[in-house]
Amino acid sequence: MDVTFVTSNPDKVVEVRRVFREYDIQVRWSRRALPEPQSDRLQDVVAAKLATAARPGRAVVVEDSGLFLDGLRGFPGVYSRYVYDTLGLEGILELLQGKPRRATFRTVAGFRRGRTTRIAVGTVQGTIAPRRKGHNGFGYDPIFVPRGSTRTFAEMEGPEKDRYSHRGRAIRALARKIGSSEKE
Ligand code: ITT
Repeated sequence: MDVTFVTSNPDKVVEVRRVFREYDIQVRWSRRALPEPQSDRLQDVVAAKLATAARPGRAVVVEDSGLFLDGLRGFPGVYSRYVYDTLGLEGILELLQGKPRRATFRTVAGFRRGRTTRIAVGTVQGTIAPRRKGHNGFGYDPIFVPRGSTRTFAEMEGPEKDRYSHRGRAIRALARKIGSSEKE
């Protein structure tokens, strides 16, 4: 099966392609920043992205991800992109000084083909490292240490990140849901 993944982020494409491949789902990339509504829920953002991305006769996939920091009462969450672009990793590390370092990464992934819609969520808990470490991955990877590891995502090879990650979990769950919708 072929799906079109609509995202502006090439690093997401690498990860989503790698995970879907295990389910024999091939990914075409449509490079586009979809408009995002003002909402504090990733689910709402994904519903809006799906509505814009939908094309007759085509299977489309979108996703939205966010980092939720316990020490900042869930911030930046849906604003993760804006905060990364403005404060950057050093700004986040500064804000967290003296605060609890627990964090959750969450991805909501959506699929639509015709009238069939499937949504899947993936989360990973972890902590924010005292300083950036590693050069792989993208975004917040150098400061996020998933529970069960002592290394940041940026210190892992891609497939290892996929095993733990919010996106790996969401895309595997979505692939299973797409598979079961095929049989309907
Ligand atoms: P879209 O076009 O798909 O929306 P985006 O990069 O704007 O691409 P998000 O809003 O989902 O995507 O991402 C929010 C921020 O979180 C952004 O700064 C990403 O770099 C970062 N991010 C998302 N997934 C990540 C991951 O797996 N590891 C590290 N940072 C991640």
